[in-house]
Amino acid sequence: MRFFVVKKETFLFFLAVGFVLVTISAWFILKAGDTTVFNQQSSGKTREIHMVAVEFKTTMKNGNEMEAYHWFPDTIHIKKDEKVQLFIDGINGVEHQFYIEGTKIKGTVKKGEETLVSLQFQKKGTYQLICNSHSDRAHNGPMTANIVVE
Ligand SMILES: [Cu+2]
Repeated sequence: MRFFVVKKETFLFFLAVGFVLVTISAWFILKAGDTTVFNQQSSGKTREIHMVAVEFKTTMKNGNEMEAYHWFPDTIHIKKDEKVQLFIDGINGVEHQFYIEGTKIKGTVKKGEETLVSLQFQKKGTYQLICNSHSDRAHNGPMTANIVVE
């Protein structure tokens, strides 16, 4: 009798494990489906990408402050000829005067404001989004992001 009870528990255990495996598989299958749909949508239409200008700050043991400005995310991937609207929110820092290397695009991201940059690259390559206000370590930079055109 005791042996039977253990066997039943074992069966229930494998049933539970099986259920968990099926659930995980289903989740991965659905997730993969989402990615495919997203890729299909991005061709033809204008895609929105959101970026923020942020600051990392700390007070060191001697009381001095250390700060560094960054674009986040610091790398974006777009396709050749793809139309992209890049929205940049100014979270930290009064202003960030920027330009995109190899293009005529330039502008300013101001604290509390959203800057819209329209992008469409005809040539593959990596283009740097460079902030002139925070150009090097002495100016709490370098504040650069990579726009990778594939
Ligand atoms: Cu900056």
